[in-house]
Amino acid sequence: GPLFREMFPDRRFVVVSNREPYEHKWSQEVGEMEVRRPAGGLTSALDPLLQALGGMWVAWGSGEADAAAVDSHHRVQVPPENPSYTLRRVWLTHHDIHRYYLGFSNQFLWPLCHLRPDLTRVRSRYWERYRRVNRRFADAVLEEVQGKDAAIWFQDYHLALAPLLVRARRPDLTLAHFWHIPFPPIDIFRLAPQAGYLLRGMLANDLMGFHLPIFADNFLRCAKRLAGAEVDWEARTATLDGHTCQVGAFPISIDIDQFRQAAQADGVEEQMQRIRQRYAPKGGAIGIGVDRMDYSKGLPEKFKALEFLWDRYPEYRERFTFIQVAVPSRSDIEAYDDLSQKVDNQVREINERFGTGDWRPIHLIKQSLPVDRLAILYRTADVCMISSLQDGMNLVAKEYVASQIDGNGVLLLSLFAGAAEEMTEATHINPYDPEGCALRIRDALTLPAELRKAGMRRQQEALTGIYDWMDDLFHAWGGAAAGSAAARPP
Ligand code: ADQ
Repeated sequence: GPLFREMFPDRRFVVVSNREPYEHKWSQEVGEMEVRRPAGGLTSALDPLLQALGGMWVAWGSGEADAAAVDSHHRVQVPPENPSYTLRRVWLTHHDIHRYYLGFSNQFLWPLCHLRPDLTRVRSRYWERYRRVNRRFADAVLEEVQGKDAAIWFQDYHLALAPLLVRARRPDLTLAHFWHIPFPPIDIFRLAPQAGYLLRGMLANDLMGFHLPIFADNFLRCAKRLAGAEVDWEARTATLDGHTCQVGAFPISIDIDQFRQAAQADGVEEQMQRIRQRYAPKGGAIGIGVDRMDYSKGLPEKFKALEFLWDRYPEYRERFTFIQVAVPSRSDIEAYDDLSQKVDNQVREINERFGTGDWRPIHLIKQSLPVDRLAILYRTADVCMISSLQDGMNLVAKEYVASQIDGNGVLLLSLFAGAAEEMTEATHINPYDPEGCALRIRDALTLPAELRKAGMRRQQEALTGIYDWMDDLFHAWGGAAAGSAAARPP
């Protein structure tokens, strides 16, 4: 189990993220607060940890409780049925959401880190608000840890500046940060007008974690060249203004048991049969894709590959059906809206071209599905296709492997998803090469059952879970914190 307590026996545990694990919404009809759990891999993975350790989670209160209720829900004990830790909200205004979240975070840092500088929008009001909101998160943290020892764990690219703002006032706290998306090469990161500020914010942590060594390398090179930090390549540390930040790679994973259990719950076999009847009425194989509707996921590239498959190998018409679950995401941003329309058109054209009276080649499900539905789809699918053009890790790859109870499936995994680094037994694909991808799909569909089973078995054995990820990270954090404490003048 997570060894946080072993590393930090006396420190209060504080997680800071943009997204909150519980949303309180005032229900007009019922006349009381309703509590929802927003879907999301990370919030559902960290929640059990907080429940076990106690402590606090600081996050944006996205539930928009009404004015009277807001105050009383500034700080709530969660989960409602078994209160075990405190959720502290940072309330964001319409402008905050627009400029800090949709603006600087998702129209600047996200495209930059996914190697799409062409999609960035540089606006001074975005940056100004990003700073202000990071300050509000830092202030909330500082208020909560007054007079206490604490270990603060920041999540993701929304909060690059908060660590320095906390460190400046409380050098005695230990801070770690996990960056869930790629960290780009210096040639890209230096396009950020505020590169130096962002890096200094991140370097204030004792530990800065990324999914892959290459992202950590990119960060260290940027820290040296753009922020003037002194880098020790052997120890993988960056030192600035007397403070040393340990940098490491911690490939994230999923709660394996959650998917395994959901994929073999009572009644799953019947549901699998219904899925086959509904989507593949002519029989044959089923492919699955599960992504947020995001340009980094390579959906148009995936559909192009499928088009080549049905064009070049007509024997797969009516014999291979693809289900793509694509949950709408950040749809207030133009690039996302454009993508969504492009995908709709592409799917319509493919379905018109190859579809027959009672068979549709691609089923596009633009919805968020609960974990147990996803697990059943994963178990049913003979092939899972991930075509990311850039992806920090990609949890779907791991969810598919965990849910493959019968072990018949083949994972086609983009070379450009972080997961490909660890999942060496998966079939790697290059989404920029649609004809090559079509061939790999055909290979997967013709692979003898014994080979498919043996391959999937090896992938399942190699899969590590989310708690191993936390252990590795806490272990490194404990070491980094001890180092910083020793270096600090008394
Ligand atoms: P994401 O870009 O969101 O995460 P990913 O890792 O694939 O990408 O995680 C998506 C999660 O959302 C999965 O758990 C998936 O099951 C779920 N999901 C997707 N579509 C869904 C739908 N229609 N209904 C329900 N659930 C759906 C970011 C980085 C990744 C990194 C993670 C974790 O971009 O590279 O792996 O953080 O660090």
